[in-house]
Amino acid sequence: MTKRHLITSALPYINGIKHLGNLVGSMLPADVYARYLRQHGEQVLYICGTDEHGTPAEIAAEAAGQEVAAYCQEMYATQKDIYERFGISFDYFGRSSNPANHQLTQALFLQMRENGYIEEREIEQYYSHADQRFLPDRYVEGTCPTCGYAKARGDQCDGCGRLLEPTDLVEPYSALSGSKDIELKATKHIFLLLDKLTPQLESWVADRPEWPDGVKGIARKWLKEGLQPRCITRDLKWGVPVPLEGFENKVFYVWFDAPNGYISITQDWARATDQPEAWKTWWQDPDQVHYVQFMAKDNVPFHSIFWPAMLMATGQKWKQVDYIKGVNWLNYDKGKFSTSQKRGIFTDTALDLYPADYWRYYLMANCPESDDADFTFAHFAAILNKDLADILGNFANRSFSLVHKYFEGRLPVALSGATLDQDLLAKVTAMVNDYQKSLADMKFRQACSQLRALWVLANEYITVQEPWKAAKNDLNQAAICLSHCLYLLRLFAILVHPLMPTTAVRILELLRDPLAATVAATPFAEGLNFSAYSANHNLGEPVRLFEKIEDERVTELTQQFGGGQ
Ligand code: B3M
Ligand code: ZN
Repeated sequence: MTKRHLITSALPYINGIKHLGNLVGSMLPADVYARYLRQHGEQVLYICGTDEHGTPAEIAAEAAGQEVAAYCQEMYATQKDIYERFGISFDYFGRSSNPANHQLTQALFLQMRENGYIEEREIEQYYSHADQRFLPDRYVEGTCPTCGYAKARGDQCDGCGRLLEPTDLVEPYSALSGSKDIELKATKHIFLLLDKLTPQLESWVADRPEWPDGVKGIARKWLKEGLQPRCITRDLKWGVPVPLEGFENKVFYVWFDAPNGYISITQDWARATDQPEAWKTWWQDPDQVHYVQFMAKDNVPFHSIFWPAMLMATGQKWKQVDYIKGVNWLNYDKGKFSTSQKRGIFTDTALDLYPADYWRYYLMANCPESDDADFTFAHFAAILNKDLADILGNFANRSFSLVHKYFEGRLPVALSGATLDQDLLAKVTAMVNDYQKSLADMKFRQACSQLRALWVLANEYITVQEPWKAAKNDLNQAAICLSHCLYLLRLFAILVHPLMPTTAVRILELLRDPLAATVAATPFAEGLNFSAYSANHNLGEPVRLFEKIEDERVTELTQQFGGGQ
């Protein structure tokens, strides 16, 4: 029996609309994989949601002049809508701030405490007299001791990327008020004793040789450097309260509650779909589920070490991740995408510019899987113009136009026996199998290039057969060729569904194929059925599937979005 597939993508922070770099690193590849599996009849649950706690949420709400709760509510709706328009097929898109996550996080914490993995410790932390509060790491700013960047944060320097402690900063000040009147004072915090879990984690990671090298490397590096007890509380109001006396002004650290969101959002999904116990079959039945997580590489330590450690510390039998698909950075014109500097393309703007499928295809064809990738509008235009407009679009257009010109817009001839081109079908079948294998292995770049190779093959086929010439002296030969072309288009529609769900439906509608309604559940093998249509099957009018992007437009967009610097 095949297992059930649990899929999660890193929960996007609530602190603003995400850019394309976020999408390509988590939700989009997860969606392609989920769609691929569902098409093949696998049982899939794809869970995601917004990550709503921590200082980033407080800072963003403050900047927007809103209460944190109201800000999160609004930004949740905004993000959810954008992902829907991108065609991301979550089974449920929830929120880490929901009551279920508060309850679960507190319950897990108490279990870890029972089992001896939690310790209260007194530490020195900056207290701001002007703000009358302790300052969490991010609320302390100062000069970076390494690179001299003047606005380094207490957790990390944006100048050189180094991870920092607030006490590393030179001339520290409160980021809240700007006040320099801050001093180190003793305060009580809670620590998760990660070090005690080291042997367990080491053998757990060693048991997962199939993880991608990059991911294994990150996990092993963390282990090699030695796990330290980690502080899991922060001086904030917004977050999951600590269920212990003496911690009324503190909440759990955002990374302590966010991953639990995968489980609690599944609980919300179960309630919303009227099967309140159903979440357990995904999270408490480890052997029956295959669990894959998608994320950008900076999130890997938390998913390969920190969260597994938390779940181990509970002593309960939670489903742990089987495979982590870590994705590298997508850069914008040789620099970083940056939310604060408004550099790059944001997901809402992207959809105003071009249909979701253009982005989906481009991003997956250039998915930064083994290395970082660089986005420029020139590259975007080059890929779309070539792959989608000149190759796939052109093939569709040629085929439809010729069928209308010579065969009144009907399937020219039903293929069977001697008329079916066995060579072509054998070649195509082998290529479809390779493509399918790449998707199953989550090698998205490779999958896209295999798909493109199929479109190229189809163009070559029609070029060599020259049905426009044949139509003048051997109508039957033209009929056979063009019927093959229509079936190739039908195949392509089914194959592109995981990458370009809207395009899949559009092609099937042009073909007047009833699969338009069910392509999301149609396995690739059905596309290899070259006898699906009855004789005289009627087709729609030819249309252009994709619009080209002209050079002038590329220049305009590059200027408008601050690239080329
Ligand atoms: N929100 C970081 C990010 O969006 C973080 C992921 C949480 S996954 C539990 O990159
Ligand atoms: Zn620095």
